[in-house]
Amino acid sequence: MGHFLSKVKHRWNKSKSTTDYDYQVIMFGLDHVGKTTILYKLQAMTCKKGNKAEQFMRDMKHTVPTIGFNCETITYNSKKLNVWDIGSKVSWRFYFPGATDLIYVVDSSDKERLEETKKNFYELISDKELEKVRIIILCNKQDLKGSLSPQEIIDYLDLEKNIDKTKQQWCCFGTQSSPLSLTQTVKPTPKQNDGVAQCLQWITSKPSLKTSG
Ligand SMILES: Nc1nc2c(ncn2[C@@H]2O[C@H](COP(=O)(O)OP(=O)(O)OP(=O)(O)O)[C@@H](O)[C@H]2O)c(=O)[nH]1
Ligand SMILES: [Mg+2]
Repeated sequence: MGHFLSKVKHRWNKSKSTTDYDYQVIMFGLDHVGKTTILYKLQAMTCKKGNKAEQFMRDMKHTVPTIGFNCETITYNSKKLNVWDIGSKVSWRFYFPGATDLIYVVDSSDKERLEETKKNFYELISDKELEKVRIIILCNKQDLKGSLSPQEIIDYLDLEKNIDKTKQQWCCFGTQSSPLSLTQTVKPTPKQNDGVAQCLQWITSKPSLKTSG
C-alpha cells in the first residue's frame, strides 16, 4: 500500500506541476460499478482515430478489477482532461489537492449496496481537500432491469438537502456503459444523449484550471 500511495502521489504531483491540463478529474465509486469501463468509453468517445476507438471499445468488454489506478488524458473541444480511475480496492485516502472535478460512479441496479454507497460518498466528499471540487454523480448500469433512475438516486443520497449548490456545484446523470450495448461499428460520441457525454460537456463548459488561474 505504501508503494502504491507513493506511486499515486508522484504521478499526481507530476501532473499537477504541469500546466498541461485544463481539468484534473478523479473518479471514485464502490467496486464493480463501472469506473474503468467509463474511462474506456470516454477515450472511445474522444479519440480521433477510428481504429483506436475500436480498441477502446474492445477494452470496455474486458475490464478486470483495478489494482491501483488508471490515469488517462483525453481531449475534448480543445480542452485537456486528466482523468484518474481509482480502483476501489485501494484506500482513497490519498487526497488529491488541486482536483477540479469528482466523478462518483454508482451502480444504479445494486439496491443492496445503496447504504454503503451513501456512506462511501459522504465520507469521500467530507474531505476538506475536496470541498471545492465539482461533483458529477454518474448513475451507471441504467440498462439493467429495475435500476434506479438518477432522480431516485438523488433522493436516496439526499443530495438536494446535503449539498448546497451555491457552495459546491454538482449534477447527476444516468448512463449505461454496458459493453453489450455497443458494437464495434457504433462509436459512442460526445453528442449523444448519454450521461458520460453529458458529464464531459458539463465539465468542459466550466472555467478550467488555466482560465480560472
Ligand atoms: N450491464 C452493465 N454492465 C456494466 C456497465 N458498466 C460496466 N459494466 C460491467 O460491470 C463490470 C465492472 O466494470 P468495471 O469497469 O471493471 O468496474 P470498476 O468500477 O472499474 O471496478 P473496480 O476496478 O473493481 O473498482 C464489468 O463486467 C462491466 O462490463 C453498464 O452500464 N451496464
Ligand atoms: Mg476498475
